[in-house]
Amino acid sequence: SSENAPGSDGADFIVAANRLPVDLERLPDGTQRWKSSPGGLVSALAPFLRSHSGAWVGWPGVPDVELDELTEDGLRLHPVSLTSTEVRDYYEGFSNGTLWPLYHDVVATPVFDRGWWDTYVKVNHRFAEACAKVAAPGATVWIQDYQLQLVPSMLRDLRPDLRIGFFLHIPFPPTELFMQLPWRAEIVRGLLGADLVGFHRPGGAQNFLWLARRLLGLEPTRGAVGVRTRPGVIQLGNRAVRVGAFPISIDSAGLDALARKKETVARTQQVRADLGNPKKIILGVDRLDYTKGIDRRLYALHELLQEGKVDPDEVAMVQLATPSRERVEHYQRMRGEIEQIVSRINGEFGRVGRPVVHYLHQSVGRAELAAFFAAADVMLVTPVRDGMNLVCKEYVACRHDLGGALVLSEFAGAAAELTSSFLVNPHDLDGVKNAMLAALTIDPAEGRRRMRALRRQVLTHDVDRWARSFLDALEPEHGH
Ligand code: ADQ
Repeated sequence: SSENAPGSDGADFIVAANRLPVDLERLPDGTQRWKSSPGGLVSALAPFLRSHSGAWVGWPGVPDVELDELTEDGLRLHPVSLTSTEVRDYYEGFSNGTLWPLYHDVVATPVFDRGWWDTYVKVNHRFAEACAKVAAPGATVWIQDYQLQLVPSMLRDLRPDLRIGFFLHIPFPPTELFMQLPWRAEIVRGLLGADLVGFHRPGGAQNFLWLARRLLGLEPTRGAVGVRTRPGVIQLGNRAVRVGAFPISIDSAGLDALARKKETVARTQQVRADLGNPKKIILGVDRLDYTKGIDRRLYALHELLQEGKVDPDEVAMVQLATPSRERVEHYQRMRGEIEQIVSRINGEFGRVGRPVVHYLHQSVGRAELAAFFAAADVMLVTPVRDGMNLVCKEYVACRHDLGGALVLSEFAGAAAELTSSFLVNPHDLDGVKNAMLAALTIDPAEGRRRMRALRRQVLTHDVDRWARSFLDALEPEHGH
């Protein structure tokens, strides 16, 4: 339609994500301002965006505001407006109350609400229309994550000239679990509007290929999907949809450099001193989410203290937890549970001025985070399910000294790459305890050997390589 005809100043490369890379902030006096929320995705894609007259389509994080397009740091931003009801039903509801638990192995029970679904469809349509309006003829549009799974096909209907990629940042679940979703065929059809559908792990791609056969009667290729290579292919008329695995990563070199800075090194020593210079520091860093297994590691620590295997005078644990999805009920309950275990541990094993667990329900800055990583003798990353998990990679990037030991859940996507960590099944509490003890008492030479292997992986596979490998695979010449 003429309404969706691209303007002459259309963008050649567009990223669409639930959130813009900046947040609108409402100040107490009623005025508004933009606050940048620098994430891995923005820094990874910024070079592409700038060199390709790029644009970003997303929600500014505040409901009930109509905003014009703006340019920030040479990046064109196109705000998509959501009403408070839409935030409740599309974002908190269908995205975080249905899809998030369903895709994370139903560790919480997903809610299947028809009204939420209707709003998800409506909001996805609004995103598709925004992309259609912004894109120059033949442009590339890269759609991000589970909130926008219908956008690929909606956008293709509006603008068949576009090159469309989709990447899922969370796990794609086992087919038996995905089949519970009342709108399972709609989601698969939505994703098939893309030219390339990307997952972190080959297993997710494989699950998706199976569903395309089972739910839509299509004939995908049957070969095993590789990492960054050998995508599966689904032929849809004269269009080929590729389905591949592209494990995301971090700005490894940037973080390595930040950890080496004089100020960071000084802050690392200060952190140790603030904690009373314990013999060993244990660290956890997560968004406060029930998938992250924060309770698992606290239960394990509690038992080790009770059994006298960990001495509260020698060990301090820091748990940094970013507030997250605070209006979703399950998150409120989980926060209460975690805070209860923390107080129980401190009540039983702390002394005045010397708690065992230092728990911050706060977000900390990059430099501060790097100092904590550098100070931690043992890093605990114990999700019950995680698409990738960037925290473990960030820890490794901060350990140029080859110190520290990583305890990592088998159920994080990163486990396939970080095989020199102490891999654990977070449901097996004895296994977690044994891994914690092994990491606390590791022979320094063995620790350095492991950390060197981990660093080789993380420093050679950074977020730039992730973005390049996805966008290369999205190029038309790979399509036929
Ligand atoms: P998340 O579930 O948010 O991401 P993760 O990959 O660990 O999980 O990224 C969290 C980010 O937040 C990290 O960069 C971390 O440093 C930062 N962070 C966490 N707690 C913090 C705190 N207290 N202060 C400051 N920063 C903090 C989703 C998927 C993951 C996938 C990513 C990227 O769930 O599996 O790895 O997307 O695809």
